Amino acid sequence: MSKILDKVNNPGDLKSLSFEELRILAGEIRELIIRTVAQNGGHLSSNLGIVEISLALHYVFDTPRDKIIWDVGHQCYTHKILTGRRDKFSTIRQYNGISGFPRREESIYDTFNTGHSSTSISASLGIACARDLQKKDYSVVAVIGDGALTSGIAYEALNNAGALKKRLIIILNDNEMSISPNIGALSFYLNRLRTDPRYNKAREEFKSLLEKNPFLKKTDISKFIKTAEKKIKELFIPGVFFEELGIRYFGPVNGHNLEELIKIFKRIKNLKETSLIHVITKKGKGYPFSEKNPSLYHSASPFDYRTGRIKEKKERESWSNIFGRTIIKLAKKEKKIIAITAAMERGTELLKFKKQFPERFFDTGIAEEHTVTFAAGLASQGYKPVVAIYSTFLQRAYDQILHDVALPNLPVVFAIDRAGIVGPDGPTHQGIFDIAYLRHLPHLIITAPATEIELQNMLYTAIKSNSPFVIRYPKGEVIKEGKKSGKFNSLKIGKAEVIEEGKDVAILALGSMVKIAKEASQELKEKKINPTVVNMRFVKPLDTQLILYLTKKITRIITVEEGILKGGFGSAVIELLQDEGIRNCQVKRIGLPDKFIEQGERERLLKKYGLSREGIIKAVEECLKE
Ligand SMILES: Cc1ncc(C[n+]2csc(CCOP(=O)(O)OP(=O)(O)O)c2C)c(N)n1
Repeated sequence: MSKILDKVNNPGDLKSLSFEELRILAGEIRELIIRTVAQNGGHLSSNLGIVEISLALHYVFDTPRDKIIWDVGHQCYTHKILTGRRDKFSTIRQYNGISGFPRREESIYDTFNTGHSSTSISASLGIACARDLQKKDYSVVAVIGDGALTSGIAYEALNNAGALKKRLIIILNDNEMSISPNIGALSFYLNRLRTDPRYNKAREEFKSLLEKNPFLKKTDISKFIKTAEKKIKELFIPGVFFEELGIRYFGPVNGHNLEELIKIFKRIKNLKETSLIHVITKKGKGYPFSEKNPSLYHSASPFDYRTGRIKEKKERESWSNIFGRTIIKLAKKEKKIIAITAAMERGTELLKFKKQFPERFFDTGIAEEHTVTFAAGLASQGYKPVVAIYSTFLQRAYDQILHDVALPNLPVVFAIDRAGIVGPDGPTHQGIFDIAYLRHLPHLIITAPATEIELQNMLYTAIKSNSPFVIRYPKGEVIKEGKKSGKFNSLKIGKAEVIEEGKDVAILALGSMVKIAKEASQELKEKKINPTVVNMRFVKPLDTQLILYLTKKITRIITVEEGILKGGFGSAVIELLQDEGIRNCQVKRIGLPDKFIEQGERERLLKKYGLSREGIIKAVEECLKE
């Protein structure tokens, strides 16, 4: 039982607590977070690092009147626990449970929905402008990590904020980490601010010197300090980056010292300008395993509380594992291959590539737009960049794919990971839109492998193709089927593979759905229904020849894809039949409906939306009845 936490039902309950009680409360919250994430999985390290900041914010500010906007939102667990969701906390990230991210629909304390990085300053600035237009006077606080600050959007927002000069507070939660150690020039700069004792020492010495002067009044001292502080900063901190943008810089502050945090938050609460407080925290704080390896526990699967051991069965290989291994194999022979990640080296399985080919590996930061154009630049000079990126995050770079890759027809390979249902992270992270947002772009080749071997051959084909090339594969365990020859084989662009031939119905399956289509076919045959089963392999170019041939003998087609139906692969089949004037063929599409898909375990959601053996059988039977 948590003695203090049990009595905290909303942020108002914090106000009467002493510093000592707040410190004990921080420990109780950490314990609850660790035990819950050990059970459900979740963003452990970021949440353990931000307990004191969250407590101090809710202690000083008057939420929900004052607004806190969390960046990415993966660090909102303490916030949720303090804002009336302690009792539901055990359901976090589960089907029908509370979200692992801020959700307006969940609580009035959640000011702005997030999941994708680096939006907090933009959103806060918008909220601050709305407040002023409405002549209200609440505080607006954006909480952004140093990783999130590697994205262009954050700079666009700082640029705008510096000009608008709104009353806005930005808390920079600097733990020197994105998911992995943070990268980029700004992270060097923050490091200098963090570690250069000269600046802080000089400021303190200067202050005490002035205070000792009997001829100066207190107001003169503060005036002096203000001017001198600026001079000292200019002397010791190259660039004075934030201040030059018109944003007042405070810090660095120890992010685990509640007294220090509360003092500074109280001080800046009523400032009439935009201020940034640089807070230093330790990612994974308070749990030895996550302190030692914060990346591993950034987004952790369930683990053993006592030993920290991740419970996921290690022997299961994922699609990402196969991608990571294959690109190394190919890069040994093809020296022009460059691997690129946008701050996801671990998730995309590029850590080994980085070790083996450090000069041919780039982590561009949480900067998907930049990443794609950066790859296009490399491709324009004869390199073969492979951008490994999650489907959901690639959404950001639509224009760069169109304008900088597809239009000039540059050979950038996109290894789109987590394409499909991802599960517990919910609607912000489901990778279900990529087919729909890419299929209409000329020049792109778009594929989805059905097996481990096919993924390897597709990557090989993509590197050789000299075209913009997209390979999409889902989260989770790879499908191991077929005999390994140990050699790479080129796939014929735009050619599907007929797996089974039957006369009653044609099941056109894509990528991860091919396996279940085959399973469904077995069961259908037992019911005396004989399907043709096709591994489509390519969404674009579509194997139009095969589909048109099939329509000559089969009048019912089922398409199956792990993606949104509107504008997806099944839509491409319908467009083809419509364009070719084929009227005697009925098409039934299986895929995701026109809505944002909720959180829940991947298998459960796939089943719910009919992306399963049973789903296909049901669709076939319905189709044959009609
Ligand atoms: C657009 C986008 N790209 C990638 C991610 C994946 N991602 C989630 S958190 C994170 C790192 C965030 O680092 P930071 O902002 O420093 O927060 P911390 O977890 O260290 O507290 C990344 C890359 C994302 N959420 N959004």
